[in-house]
Amino acid sequence: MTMLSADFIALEQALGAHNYKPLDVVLARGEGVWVWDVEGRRYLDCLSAYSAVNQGHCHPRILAAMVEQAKKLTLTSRAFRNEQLALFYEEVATLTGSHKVLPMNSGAEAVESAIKAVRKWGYEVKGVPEGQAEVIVCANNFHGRTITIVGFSTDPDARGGFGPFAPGFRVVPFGDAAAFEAAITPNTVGFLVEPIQGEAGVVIPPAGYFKRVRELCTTHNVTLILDEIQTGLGRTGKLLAEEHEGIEADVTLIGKALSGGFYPVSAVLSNSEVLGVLKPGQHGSTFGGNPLACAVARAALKVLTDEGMIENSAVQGAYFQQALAGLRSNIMREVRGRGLMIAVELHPEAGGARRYCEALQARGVLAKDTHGDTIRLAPPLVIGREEIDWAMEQIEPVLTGAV
Ligand code: IF1
Repeated sequence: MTMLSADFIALEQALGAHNYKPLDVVLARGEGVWVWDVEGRRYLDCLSAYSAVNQGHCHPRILAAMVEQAKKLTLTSRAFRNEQLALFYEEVATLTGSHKVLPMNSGAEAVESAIKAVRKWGYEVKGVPEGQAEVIVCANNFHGRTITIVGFSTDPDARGGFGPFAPGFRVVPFGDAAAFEAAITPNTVGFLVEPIQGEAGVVIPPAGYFKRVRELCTTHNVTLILDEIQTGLGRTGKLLAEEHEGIEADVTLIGKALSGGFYPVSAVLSNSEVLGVLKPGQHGSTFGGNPLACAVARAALKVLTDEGMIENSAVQGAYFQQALAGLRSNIMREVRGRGLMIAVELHPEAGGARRYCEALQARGVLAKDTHGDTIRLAPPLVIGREEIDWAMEQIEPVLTGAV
């Protein structure tokens, strides 16, 4: 008996925790920028699994690398070495200009690992009194869903009901260098921040903000930790979003597209001074740095760079943003973004972005609303001009009220 979307949805509703309210589309296949539902309807994916599928769905070269490695060796634990890890280290360090790499699995694990490392660095290198380390974060941040991380979230939905939380975090407004400076104390060991706040609705910092933050971190010996898990790996038209700001982080977090959507792979990128504080037995993970993850990540990075996806993100992102900004719409408040990390903010009177995402779904475009009034548009970085033109033919009537 062939199951239809409605059957899958009923089963999900009956048995699954309801921690998401997904669009009622049941996807069965993906290729490049396109996905198909169980009834065979085609959609343009404008979310890319929150930028984890930058390379496009089921990229054949990443698939081939995964199949080849999966036939040989998938997991050894780090009790033993494996032939893929050293090559992963070399390729990711060379590509990003990093000197030390800590491989993890989910983005939140990379964030947690970075917090542990900079706290320990604070005690052993900076000389902060034991147990007094402070990390500064920004309001409206999104860094993952663990208890530590939601403990410094300012989103009631993300943190409500999950206390008590870990101490040692201070919250400052994003984009305000003076507020950041005022929050620094002799016990501050790190500043954890997204170069562009994704979940907050693609919030781009004021010009010069990160230059000033970089100066302050250097002056006060505070590690600048840039969470590039969503902004990194080509999403904003550069390999790392920090390049738009002309700065370099002390610690860089990557994940999501590090595997092209095939496998959870994340990493903390830094140097010996920070990551050198982690001695044998002091940190780890069953799957961190496993040969299958490393083989997939190596292929994902290779196709990202040698298939011109980063440049394409810059070119097509500018084109997409220009087309959106050219729409004559009385419900659109602002179009903003960098590269293919784009948001369309609607006026509150429009009644919320969800209904427009549902209207887009009916026209074959899958997009996600965030924080009520904003539609996020983040297609895979392999998108072409003609596919953007097709998307605009669906988006225009929905956003100009001509539906
Ligand atoms: C969900 C949001 C995006 C991230 C940044 C760390 C992580 C994420 C900048 C943690 C993950 C995901 C989580 C996913 C939806 C999505 C998301 F809406 F939740 F906020 F992208 F904006 N840093 N973001 O964006 O990485 O542990 O998930 O691998 O929780 O619903 P993870």
